[in-house]
Amino acid sequence: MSIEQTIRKNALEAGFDFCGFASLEPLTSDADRLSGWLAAGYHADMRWMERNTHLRRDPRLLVPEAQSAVVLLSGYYHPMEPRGDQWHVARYARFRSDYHDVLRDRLLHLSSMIDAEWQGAALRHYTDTGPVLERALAVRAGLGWIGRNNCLIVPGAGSYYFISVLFTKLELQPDLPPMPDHCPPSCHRCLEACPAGALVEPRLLDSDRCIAYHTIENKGEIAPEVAAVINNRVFGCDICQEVCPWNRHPRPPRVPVDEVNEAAFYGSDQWPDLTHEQFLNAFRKTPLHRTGYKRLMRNVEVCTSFLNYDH
Ligand code: B12
Ligand code: SF4
Ligand code: SF4
Repeated sequence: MSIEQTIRKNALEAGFDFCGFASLEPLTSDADRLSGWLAAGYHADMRWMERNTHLRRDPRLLVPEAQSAVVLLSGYYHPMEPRGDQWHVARYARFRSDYHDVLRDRLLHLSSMIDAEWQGAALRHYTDTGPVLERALAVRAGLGWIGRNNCLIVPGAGSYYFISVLFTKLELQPDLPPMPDHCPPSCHRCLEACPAGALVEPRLLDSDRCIAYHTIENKGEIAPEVAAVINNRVFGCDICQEVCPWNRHPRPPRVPVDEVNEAAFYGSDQWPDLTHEQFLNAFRKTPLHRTGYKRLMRNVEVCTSFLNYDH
């Protein structure tokens, strides 16, 4: 078995769904795209995105000893959907645990398997936790392509996947061919479906118009244009993925993130009256905890006004 085959086998054993390998030359065209995105102000108030762009461009400056990246995907699709009056919490956040914790455990498990075979070869790892262009590395590893909705899409499996990156001293050979863009030429469903017009062009997202940005990251007030279309999206947004034909038959992950959190399916009877204590009990270990009670209740208020207004 080649080194790559052994690592892929270990990755599946650790609970990941897909595994690919990327070389670490600077991500020049992706970083140029990122610079353009920042220059246009499309990161809204996420000022932290302005820092360390040189590390995003050149991963070897971030992890100097690294020779390659192992890029890993973990599915988060679950068939349970909000029904009737239940509000919408983004799919990735409907579990009892925070994916950062679950995937860190998987990454530590994989690192220890790699180190057992090649001592000291596993270096640092990230899942949404550092200055790494994760989507761009996933494309380089041949795992999928970037859809017009800006998400990494895996052929035959869709886009409901987290991306993790493990840097290693090993020189791994990319063994998946580059994935061509499989968005049908005439398909613009994601751009047309985005209620706030946040996808200003294919693969170009203006965070200031995005419901996901406003309900998860924004520390200030929700922009009126977004409040006007928020509906019952109390945390995050999946619309531009839900309409994508590649997500018509999503695959459940091999190992789920965790059990479903029933509180992620609360409706108008529960959200407006949620106390701080109930919030902590229901969401302490989930991605909603990072956004915090105060900002979540800001979202609840905006959704409540939207739902009470006769559109
Ligand atoms: C900032 C951020 C956000 C911001 C901005 C999103 C954005 N589109 O940039 C906000 C808060 C809005 C957000 C929302 C969401 N996010 Co987010 N987010 C990030 C974060 C931290 C950085 C992304 C970034 O660098 N943005 C700047 C832009 C310029 O870069 P980019 O989106 O990575 O795009 C690159 C590639 O697409 C590529 N590219 C673009 N066009 C083209 C064209 C071609 C031909 C090629 C080859 C490449 C290419 O170049 C870009 C620059 O390198 C990443 C984690 C990470 N460290 O990467 C997660 C991440 C992108 N988010 C993720 C998720 C799950 C979401 C949501 C689905 C959550 C939700 N349900 O509410 C939404 C999806 C919104 C959307 N349609 O993109 C996942 C995406 C997984 C996937 N399958 O793509 C990531 C990777 C986290 C993770 N580790 O799993 N997010
Ligand atoms: S996450 Fe929602 S608001 Fe943001 S671009 Fe996609 S559809 Fe539009
Ligand atoms: S909805 Fe169509 S254009 Fe948008 S990402 Fe999916 S296939 Fe591509």
